[in-house]
Amino acid sequence: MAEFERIVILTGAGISAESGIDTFRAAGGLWEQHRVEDVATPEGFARNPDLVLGFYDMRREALANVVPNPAHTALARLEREFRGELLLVTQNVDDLHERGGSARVLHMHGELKSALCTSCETRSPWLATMIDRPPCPVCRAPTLRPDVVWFGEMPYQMGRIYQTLETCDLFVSIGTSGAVYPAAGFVQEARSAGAHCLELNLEPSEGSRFFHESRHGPASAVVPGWVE
Ligand code: BV8
Repeated sequence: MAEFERIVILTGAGISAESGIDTFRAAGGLWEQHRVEDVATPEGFARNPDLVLGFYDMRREALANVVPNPAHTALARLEREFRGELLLVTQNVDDLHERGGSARVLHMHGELKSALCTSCETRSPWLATMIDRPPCPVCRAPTLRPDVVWFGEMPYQMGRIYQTLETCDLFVSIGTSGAVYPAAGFVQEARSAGAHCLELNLEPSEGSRFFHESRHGPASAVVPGWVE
């Protein structure tokens, strides 16, 4: 790692799979039980808010039953020991990176443990359920929604992410299928900026051809092996 000075790491559902959180596209994954259009779009929320609030309440409650795996703790160790600049961007809305010891995590798709008020547009930490329409802690209106980025919505902090991709010298993608944009396009941004691009995934992803190097296997083995 000493040969690099500015690292960007992108993680996806695959890094949390061994902690027991379903990935989106594996057989029986999250989307298999629900159509994306029904639970992860603004239109789906407008059509059936109870279905969507219940879907996210269930996923938020499930956080209590899972723990970080060695991939999460290896990235936290890297954050502590790496002397250069490190940006960890996750597509995941779980809190396993933080519970694994990472202090600086950029949740580009939001977080299960955060609520967004559609009236005053403030985001606030959230652990309770939303199905019973609790009041916004700021404006008191009963208009909270999950603070997650749905399809058709702009992911968070894209300017900061692109700026960092343009200057990084190592881009590492961990546990993502490369199926969803703009995250799936980050490797091409990094590659055109001259970064070395490494993919750590269970199997080749849809973007594998853009990486200089791929290591395949479960994240809890491949990520600590790379961080060492
Ligand atoms: C936007 C939050 C514009 C919610 C999520 C046509 C072409 C290109 C793009 C589009 C298109 N049509 C529409 C679009 C845009 C769309 C998109 O990309 N659609 C796809 C389906 C084609 N994107 C959007 O809408 C994005 N917004 O474009 O905005 C805009 C512009 C201006 C103004 C306003 C708006 C927003 C997308 C974000 C959606 N939200 N999540 C929630 O979590 O409920 S997406 C969700 O799926 C995840 O967050 C993640 O980002 C994404 C992909 O999932 P992965 O993390 O990759 O998981 P997956 O199951 O797919 O893969 C797991 C991988 O892990 C696999 O490769 C597997 O092999 C591996 N694995 C499994 N086990 C292990 C493992 N690896 C290691 N170890 C293991 N043990």
